[in-house]
Amino acid sequence: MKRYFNIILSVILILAFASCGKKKIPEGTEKDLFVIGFSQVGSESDWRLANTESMVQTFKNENGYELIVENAKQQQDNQLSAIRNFILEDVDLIIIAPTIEEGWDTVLNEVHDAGIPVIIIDRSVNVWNKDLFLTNIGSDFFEQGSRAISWLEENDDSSPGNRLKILHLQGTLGATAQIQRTKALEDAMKEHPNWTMVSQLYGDFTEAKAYEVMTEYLKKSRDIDVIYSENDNMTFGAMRALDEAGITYGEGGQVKIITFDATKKALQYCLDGKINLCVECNPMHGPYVLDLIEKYRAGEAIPKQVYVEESVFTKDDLTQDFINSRGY
Ligand code: GZL
Repeated sequence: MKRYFNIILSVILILAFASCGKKKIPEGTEKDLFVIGFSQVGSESDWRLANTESMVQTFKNENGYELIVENAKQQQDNQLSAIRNFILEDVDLIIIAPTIEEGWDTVLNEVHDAGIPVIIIDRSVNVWNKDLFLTNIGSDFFEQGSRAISWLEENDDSSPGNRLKILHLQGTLGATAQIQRTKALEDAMKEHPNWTMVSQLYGDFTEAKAYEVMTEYLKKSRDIDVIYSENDNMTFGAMRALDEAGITYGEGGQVKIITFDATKKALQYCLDGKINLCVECNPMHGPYVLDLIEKYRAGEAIPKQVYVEESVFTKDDLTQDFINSRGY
């Protein structure tokens, strides 16, 4: 009798364990919806909010999809646990916007073993086996940096014999956007002996952190000609610190400002002469991802890397109507 009791208890425990970690797919999800688990970096910037909105507006129930969005608050560990939950939920596909490039091999092998396809958006992952994901949709971040450098070369008004003093505001260290935008600047520094990097400050792609590090830096030195800021929200923080220090910037100011993302707020500052160059980073990934998923589901081949369309803007490229018409 005792033996049967132990067997029944074991079965109950196994069933309890299997169900306790298993997050259920949202109640009411129709059976024929294609369920996508989306692990998003966080909500650190205007760009990120626009990226999430693009995905939510694309993968709606009326389009035949159920999108489960998990916000990782810029922590890779949160992404790893969200992805493991998606495996337990047995979703139809997983989309990852990776915080940083490293640390994905183990969890992507677990997803692969579970037979769930993966799409990487925005930044990239650095894994041994590229077959662990279907495709990477995002930006050519080095090209973005190169566009910024080209503009700076054309607008370097440092007098002969004088140095161009550049302050570099870096985004999340290890994120593809940071790695490649930084590489473009650091490669250019080697080609321009009169360019000097006065400092590299870590702003983590957030306004608050950039304001903090910029405020501290300006207590030590005010001798800056250019700020190369790896996203708009860090730029906004730096502008606040410059205002408080009484340092002018933008058109006719002491400091030229180069910023990445080209969100509406940054474009408005550019039109108003407060920012010199906006390098666009297009967050509207939804339609691109939908097209590739539909091709995948139809059994069509899809490219391993897809770059979204992007541009650069100076004041002369902008009108108020154009800015008002922008989706982000
Ligand atoms: C770029 C994206 C970056 C943005 C930042 O594709 O990864 O992360 O430039 C965001 O605004 O935080």
